[in-house]
Amino acid sequence: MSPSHKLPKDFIWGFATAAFQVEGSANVDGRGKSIWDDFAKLPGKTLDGGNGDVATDSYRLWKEDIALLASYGVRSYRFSISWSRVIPLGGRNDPVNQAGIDFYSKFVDELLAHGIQPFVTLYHWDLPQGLQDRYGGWLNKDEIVKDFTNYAKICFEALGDRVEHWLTINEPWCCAILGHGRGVFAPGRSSDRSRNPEGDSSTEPWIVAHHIILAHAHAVKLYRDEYKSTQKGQIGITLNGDWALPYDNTPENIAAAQHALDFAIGEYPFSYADPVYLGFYPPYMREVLGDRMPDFTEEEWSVVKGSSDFYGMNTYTTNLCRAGGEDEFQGNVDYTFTRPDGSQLGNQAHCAWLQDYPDGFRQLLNYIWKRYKMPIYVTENGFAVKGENDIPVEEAVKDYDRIHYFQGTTKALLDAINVDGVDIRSYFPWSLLDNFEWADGYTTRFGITYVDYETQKRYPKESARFLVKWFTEHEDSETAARLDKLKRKTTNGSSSTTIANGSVSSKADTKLPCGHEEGSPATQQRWGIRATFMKFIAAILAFIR
Ligand code: PNW
Repeated sequence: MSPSHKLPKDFIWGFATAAFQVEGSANVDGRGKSIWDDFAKLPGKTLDGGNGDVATDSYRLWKEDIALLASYGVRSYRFSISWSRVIPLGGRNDPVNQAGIDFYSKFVDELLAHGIQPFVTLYHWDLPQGLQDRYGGWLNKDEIVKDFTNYAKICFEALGDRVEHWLTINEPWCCAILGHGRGVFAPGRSSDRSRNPEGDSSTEPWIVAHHIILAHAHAVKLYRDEYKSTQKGQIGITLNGDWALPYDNTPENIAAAQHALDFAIGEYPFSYADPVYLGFYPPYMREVLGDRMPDFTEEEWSVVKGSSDFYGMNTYTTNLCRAGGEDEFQGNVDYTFTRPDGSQLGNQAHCAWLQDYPDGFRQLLNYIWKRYKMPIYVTENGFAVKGENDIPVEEAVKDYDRIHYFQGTTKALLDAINVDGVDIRSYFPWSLLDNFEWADGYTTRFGITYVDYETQKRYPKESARFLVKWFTEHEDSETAARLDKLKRKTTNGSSSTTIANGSVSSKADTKLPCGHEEGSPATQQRWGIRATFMKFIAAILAFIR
């Protein structure tokens, strides 16, 4: 393989999870409640009534999970810290739970012992319930900014000597819009009284978004002022945003696609990336929101502008955009996956909002690079196979639609780097494990490893084998040699761990199904046909039953 078809030097790859989605052990070792604990248990909040009490039991099975990561041969693991494990009530004057700190500390040590770099998210939506009850959580600027910064400080102190990559906050859009606008995520606030007892969808999402940016910025300032010179890490925020294509060539739909992009990432109706990287809220946003639009003081702007060392990117799909619609949260743009000729943009995932369209990923990488000129860390990207929860594990592990998705995105990644010249430094497929998928409960599976929730056994899916092989083959050889040496030094060469259930044995075992060669269009087509054939058989079986 020619060097130009390789990943850049020091490229980081691994898999991602978040504390509330995998840990379980909700009442163990002094953990306090998060806003998702009780919310998930309210009737109708999750599709299957599932909650986070057990999840994938990863708080107990942490060593097995790290052994699984090691068996895959990843270079890094993106996980999040549960704030309420570290400070059960959350606040700066509340007691710190040493057991929580010890857990994450030994977790980081174990990762490093396997040559796996920790990539740590401080906040992945699990606000301590204590802070929601005490002062309304993200709605209270002065309190939340101080409490988040204090929590961040405790984490830097405890783990910063070993953590080189920090993410402050995951996808503020979801906290603001889904938590305080639509009310479908915790804390479940909106103007819709049939859904939520409290909230104001016309103001709270913008206030929450604003406070999240400020809290993030203060945590970064603290890191830069007090820790960066000795700990030498990178720190930034990670934002979700999907590529937007015009539905057709009409000027209004071309404009709609730009509005949709701006809405999620850059400008209207609110923005995370523009203030953080460029230092302003776009005037159009003020125009639309009028006196609902919050603003920063001069002093706050000086903390917010430039408050990220990189662009953290979570992205999953592409939307076809049509002007119209009354959904302010969507920039008054209608989304569809159906083209004017009736065809679909790509394969449909289990969740309605996701189809497979890799070219959109490449376009988005280019767009972000040109607009913000920051190195990009892709911190999430993935696919939930339709109906995967309804089939037995032996079939579920043959996740050809997910492989198709990752064949597309890995090629797009490589082209964006080597053909387009985009500075991309990491790629983390979501997720290491099937897990608690928020309002979807356990019905939607994003894992590259299947989890049997009854037995908690893990079964690598074919997509895991595909990804491991792809990254192993595309890693720059100097980087690979350096990292392999690190692994040997720390684990005496025993990185190929046998997983408890015996279903994975070693990296050498990650063979692809016979006849598979990644990359060629013919192969991609073959896998597409195979997936269609499997679906056809499944439909016949369902019909007979
Ligand atoms: C992200 N949408 O959430 C989160 O960071 C993960 O915790 C989650 O499991 C993953 O993506 C898969 O959903 C999203 O509606 C939730 O567009 C919803 C959306 C996007 C991302």
